[in-house]
Amino acid sequence: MSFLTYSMASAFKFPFFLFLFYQVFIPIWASDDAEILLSFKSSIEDPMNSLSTWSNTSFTPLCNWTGITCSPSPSFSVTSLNLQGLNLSGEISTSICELPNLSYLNLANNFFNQSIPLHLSQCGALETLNLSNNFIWGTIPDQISQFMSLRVLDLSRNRVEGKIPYGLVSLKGLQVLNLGSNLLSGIVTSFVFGSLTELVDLDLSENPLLSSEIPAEVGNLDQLQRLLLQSSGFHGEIPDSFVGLRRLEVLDLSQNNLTGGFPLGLGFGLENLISFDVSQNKLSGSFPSGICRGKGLINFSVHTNLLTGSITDSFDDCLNLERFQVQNNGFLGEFPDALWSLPNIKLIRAENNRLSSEIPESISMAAQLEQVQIDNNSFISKIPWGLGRVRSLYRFSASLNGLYGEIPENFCDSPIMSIINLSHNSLIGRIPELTKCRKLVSLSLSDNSLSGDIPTSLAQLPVLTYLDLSDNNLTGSIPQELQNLKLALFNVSYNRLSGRVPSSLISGFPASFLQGNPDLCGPGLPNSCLEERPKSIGPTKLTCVLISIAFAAGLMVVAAGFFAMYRSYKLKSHRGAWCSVFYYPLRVTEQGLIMGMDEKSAIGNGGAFGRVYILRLPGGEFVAVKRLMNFKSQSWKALKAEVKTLAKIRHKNITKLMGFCYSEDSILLIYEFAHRGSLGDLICRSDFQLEWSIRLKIAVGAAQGLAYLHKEYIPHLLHRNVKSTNILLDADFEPKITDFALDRIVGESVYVSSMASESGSYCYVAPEHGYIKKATEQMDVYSFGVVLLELITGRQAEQPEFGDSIDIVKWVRRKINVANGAFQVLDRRVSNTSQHEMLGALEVALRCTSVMPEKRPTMFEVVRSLQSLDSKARFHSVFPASVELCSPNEHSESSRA
Ligand SMILES: *[C@@H]1O[C@H](CO)[C@@H](O)[C@H](O)[C@H]1NC(C)=O
Ligand SMILES: *[C@@H]1O[C@H](CO)[C@@H](O)[C@H](O)[C@H]1NC(C)=O
Ligand SMILES: *[C@@H]1O[C@H](CO)[C@@H](O)[C@H](O)[C@H]1NC(C)=O
Ligand SMILES: *[C@@H]1O[C@H](CO)[C@@H](O)[C@H](O)[C@H]1NC(C)=O
Ligand SMILES: *[C@@H]1O[C@H](CO)[C@@H](O)[C@H](O)[C@H]1NC(C)=O
Ligand SMILES: *[C@@H]1O[C@H](CO)[C@@H](O)[C@H](O)[C@H]1NC(C)=O
Ligand SMILES: *[C@@H]1O[C@H](CO)[C@@H](O)[C@H](O)[C@H]1NC(C)=O
Ligand SMILES: *[C@@H]1O[C@H](CO)[C@@H](O)[C@H](O)[C@H]1NC(C)=O
Ligand SMILES: CC(=O)N[C@H]1CO[C@H](CO)[C@@H](O)[C@@H]1O
Repeated sequence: MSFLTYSMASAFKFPFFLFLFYQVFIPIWASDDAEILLSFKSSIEDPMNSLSTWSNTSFTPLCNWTGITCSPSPSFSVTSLNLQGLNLSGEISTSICELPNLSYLNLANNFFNQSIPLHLSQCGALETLNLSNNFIWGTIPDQISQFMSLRVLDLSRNRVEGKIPYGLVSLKGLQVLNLGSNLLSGIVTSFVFGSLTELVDLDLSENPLLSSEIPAEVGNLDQLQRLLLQSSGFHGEIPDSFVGLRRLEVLDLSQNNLTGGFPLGLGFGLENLISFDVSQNKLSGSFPSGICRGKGLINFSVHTNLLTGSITDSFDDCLNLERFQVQNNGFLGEFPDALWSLPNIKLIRAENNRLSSEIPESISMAAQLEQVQIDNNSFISKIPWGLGRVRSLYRFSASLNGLYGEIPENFCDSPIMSIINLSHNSLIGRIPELTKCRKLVSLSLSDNSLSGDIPTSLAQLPVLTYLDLSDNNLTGSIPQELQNLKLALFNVSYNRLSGRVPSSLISGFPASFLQGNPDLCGPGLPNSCLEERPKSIGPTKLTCVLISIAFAAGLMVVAAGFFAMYRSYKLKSHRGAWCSVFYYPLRVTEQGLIMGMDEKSAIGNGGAFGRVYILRLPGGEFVAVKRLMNFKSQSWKALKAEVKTLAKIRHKNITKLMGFCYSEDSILLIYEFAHRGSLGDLICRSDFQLEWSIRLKIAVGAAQGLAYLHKEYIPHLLHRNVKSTNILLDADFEPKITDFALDRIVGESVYVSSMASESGSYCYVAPEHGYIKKATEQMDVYSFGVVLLELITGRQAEQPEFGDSIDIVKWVRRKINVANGAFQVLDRRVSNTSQHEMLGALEVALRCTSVMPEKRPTMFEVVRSLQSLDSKARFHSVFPASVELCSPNEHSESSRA
């Protein structure tokens, strides 16, 4: 009986305590607001359980629930609800409007699939409603006018359709209206915007079904800072009223059907304007004179190519302008002169118009200028010396104009210059020595009247990939050194070149790239060379020869040499003391290991650092032992710490380092053993025939291993020697990368010199290795891209072709430059059903091997892209992108900014 009383009492006491807790610790208001929120939550699907804190029993105070912000004490009422990007779906319930002080509701980036939730207009205090990037559908009803208190309405990136309703005029307090990327249609009536006088931000872009003139009333919105109307079927003229948009910072009217001229006055007094884009319309006529000149005056004079200048008066117009884009229209006449020397200008695009005028020397004052594209116009100008002084310039493209005179010596002095296109002009004189633009990727000077030699210094530009010198008057021979470059395009047709063509520049390129030079000779050309000198061996060829020596004769040499070494080593090792550290229980002694390391157990021909032996331990298990010379680059203690760093890595796709031994003259690294040897060994076999799914598995696994080293493991590590022979395969073809981060064991200087002496890996080395001495993640990504190309093509990274060796990156780039070329690089031994996936992987590999390091993805992005290929559906759209990537316009994005 007493027991019963006791347990009943305790059964009551506990909930009572809880009740008390709520009463005492959570203010009264909470129960109301909490109930409202829980009722809101009950109609929402929350697959990631992001709203787990939303619970009566969680003890999290309501104001700490996910996404909730409360007003400050003492009232603690909910004012803001930010639930963006939580994969929520279901129904947006009206209950939320019972929160009397809710002013901010952001449900952007979710999966809500419904019509516009008009009932939210019952939220009396609501100022911001953000539903961007959901699946909201249906029209915007006139009742939108009920959202009286709204200041910010963002319905962008949904499937809202129909007309822009009249009801909007009631939202007089609206400051931000974003209806971009929807399916709105019809005419934008003028009265809608006339009354929204508070608007700061108006975005109707990417509504291709609209078909309307731009209402002149938009020009009366004098608070407007951003006006985005691009790609929305606007036609007619740009209203003159736009002149009144004094606060405008960003104006984008591009990709419409606008006609007529440039409104007189636009561009005067727009001192806040940062970005101006009217590209891809049908605008015509000339620019008003004096645009962007403001009140200021620029005084400059040119003395013997040295600009001495001063701004005599500050100009207040266009001072903030960074981007000016008028390309693909019908503009003619003078290009606004003042634009060339604005202090903040970064991007000028005016290609495909009929603009004329000169490029002034004062361009040197545009100290932020990054990109100029004025191709296909009527610019009649010398190339100013001032251009070479702009050290931020990344692209200068002015083909199809009337540029004349000589190319100034300094025109490629910008250290980040990547793309130069001066083709189809009237330039004369010699091609200057280009030495400073170490990042130049593409140089086109075709169809001018340039004379003299092809400068040998071009071969010193490490990432030069596209070189077009066709249709000039160039003489002399083609420099042998150009073979060192990884050229994807080399066109010297129709010049007056003579002499022997370096053989690797004949194979791999269409014959048409050499034609029109009757005095060139070489195998496969109309003329074979007369005096048969002993064949000179170019550097690429030399590596090839070295490699074949290494592969063919190497084994013999090593076998002979090793025996001698082995004996002396054995003698020494009897003397030298060994220290060993095992991180796994290995039942073996140092002596046991050393005795087992003989010619029979050795595999491969040894890399840059030492040979590998496969040993069977007394317990029956196998291990791989890598023997490094002990370079004494660090103390025993430091070495122990470094090896431990590598040994602590635990990842399925990275070979385990099980222990190491150390003596006077060697370091033995003991790795786990992989049954199938390396991927490199497989690929070079003539019967190499892995199905695609296994190749993809190998690629994904190796990528995961590298991503882990780069970003997850602490300390972050670089592999520095990614190649197919360093990817080992176990019985199930699970890949394991090995030989990682050896620089930490042998020390940087020994590492660098050993790598330099190893010939076989040349084609895994990223091109920027020529100018960046420090190893980077992007270099690993490049090397991985080469491995991926090996998997896709089934070819070794470096392979003889027409008696010449060719690097796989070059080979692939050249092949895919022609129509349907991408299909030709895929390994024929793989079934056709995998073609789409292989093309997808090819696209990834091309990005990884991009000449510009900053264009390469991270290993994590690579993992994600490769994994997405696995799910058989998405990649139909991938292929066109891969073609684009490899054309000379690889870098044609409008700006890097
Ligand atoms: C959330 O959505 C993203 C994008 O669609 C998706 O990749 C992810 O798998 C989703 N997460 C969950 C748990 O549903
Ligand atoms: C609630 O949030 C406040 C402020 O961020 C924080 O100081 C407090 O520790 C949080 N309380 C709980 C229980 O999470
Ligand atoms: C919350 O709303 C109530 C009722 O509308 C109002 O009286 C109160 O002042 C508001 N509190 C805050 C902090 O805005
Ligand atoms: C939205 O819901 C409708 C009706 O349930 C459905 O047919 C449609 O596929 C859904 N849309 C999306 C993108 O989920
Ligand atoms: C709406 O939310 C999205 C996602 O966070 C954000 O990018 C966008 O700027 C927001 N819209 C407005 C008008 O603030
Ligand atoms: C421009 O108008 C023409 C017909 O007038 C139409 O075919 C074309 O799609 C329109 N272009 C854009 C970008 O709206
Ligand atoms: C040059 O621009 C004109 C329009 O001004 C265009 O019709 C023509 O196709 C362009 N030429 C090239 C080669 O792009
Ligand atoms: C090329 O040079 C020769 C000799 O100097 C000259 O006669 C010829 O006109 C030049 N051709 C061009 C296209 O400039
Ligand atoms: C730990 C880890 O990420 N392991 C990966 C190794 O690679 C295989 C593919 O071969 C993946 O399935 C594993 O997830």
